[in-house]
Amino acid sequence: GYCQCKLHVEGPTCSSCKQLYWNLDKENPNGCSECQCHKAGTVSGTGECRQGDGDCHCKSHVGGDSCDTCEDGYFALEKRNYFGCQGCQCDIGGASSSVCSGPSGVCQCREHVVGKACQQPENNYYFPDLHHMKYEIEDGSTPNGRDLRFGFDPLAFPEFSWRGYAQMTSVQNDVRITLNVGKSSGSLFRVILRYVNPGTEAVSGHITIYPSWGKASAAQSKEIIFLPSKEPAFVTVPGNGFADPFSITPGIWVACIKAEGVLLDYLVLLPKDYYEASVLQLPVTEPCAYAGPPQENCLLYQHLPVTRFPCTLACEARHFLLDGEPRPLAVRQLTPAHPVMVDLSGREVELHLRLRVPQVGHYVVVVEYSTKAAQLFVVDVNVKSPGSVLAGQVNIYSCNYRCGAMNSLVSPQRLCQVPGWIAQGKRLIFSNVKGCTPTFATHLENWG
Ligand SMILES: [Ca+2]
Repeated sequence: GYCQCKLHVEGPTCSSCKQLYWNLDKENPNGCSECQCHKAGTVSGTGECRQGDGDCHCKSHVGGDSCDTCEDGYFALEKRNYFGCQGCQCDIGGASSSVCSGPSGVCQCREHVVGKACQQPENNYYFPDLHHMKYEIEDGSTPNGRDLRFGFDPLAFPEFSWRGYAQMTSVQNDVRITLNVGKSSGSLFRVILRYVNPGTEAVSGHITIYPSWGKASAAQSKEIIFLPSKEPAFVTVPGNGFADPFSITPGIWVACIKAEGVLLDYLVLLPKDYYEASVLQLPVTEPCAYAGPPQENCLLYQHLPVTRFPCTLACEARHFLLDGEPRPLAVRQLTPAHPVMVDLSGREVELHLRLRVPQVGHYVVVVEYSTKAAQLFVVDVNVKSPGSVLAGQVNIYSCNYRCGAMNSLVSPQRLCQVPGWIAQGKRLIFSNVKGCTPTFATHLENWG
């Protein structure tokens, strides 16, 4: 005999909740409680939850108990978005965090930075470059306070900065440069020198930095190796990542450079924030698209392979119906990474496919498709066999994402609104397919 299940319960022995319900409880007059999931934020937009604990299945960039909020760094939860939310893409230098807010995703800018993504300086401000703490060597002096001898021949030093370059020779092998160090977030710096070494061998020099008010014991001294270069070149001191950088607090400092046989243009103090800039790592949030403007950095998503499950290719159909009339199938392959798909477009489109069901069981239908349309389409799916029809719907998200491998799914959808037991030899009918391209229907035993 058949058991008489409560309203929200199903199964031959009434032992499980219907889809969209959970928490089977004998005290509950309807048997199970409704899932509390925000449909726009759940996978496939179904609002389905886990039977045991009522947990909602959030889309990848969505969080919250009911999948109703974007994760930090994302904004604009939308039903039509396959990933739920868009990345904020706040400028890593201009924004104070990766978090944005509001319907257009406005980032929180640092002081004197403006723009939605914090990419422009405020009026009367500019973005400093890496060399903004720059000191011209020719403005320095000799140890006894005299002006330096400096050259300004663009043939000897192409594109020198400011007035020229100091000529470090046997009669001028020791220069002093005053470093006026302003307030800075840290006190560790590397020194960069722009130079020309016209000789054929590396030149060894020394740099000593000390505070103008301090004692000689506070001096920090390091070796500089100027490799031969007739073109302007840069040398960083200390050079390798393990040596201690210079420790320099705000105030007036003196840099003393000793070398012979090189031309020196300018000196740069490079803050630690710049050379150890983990902050400068760009957070990549956007999925790779196969259409639209070229992307510098994107995430290449790949779905789990489903080819071990029985599948039916859309191109196995002989024709499709447009406004009830049979039309020949047109097949397309969007990119070499995509499978061959059937191109279905029109207002009222139907595609009939025959499912090869190996055995009676509980199945879900997964559809692979691709569409460039920016809106969400809902496709009716009917699974028919003599005497019964199972009806459901599948959300077709705007999906122009690029996938990595052959056979990987562009965007498979769980079709959990087609519930129940599917017998062998059923037919799957897609109808009302508007402007999208379902490729094949896969029914999966024990899926998810
Ligand atoms: Ca210069």
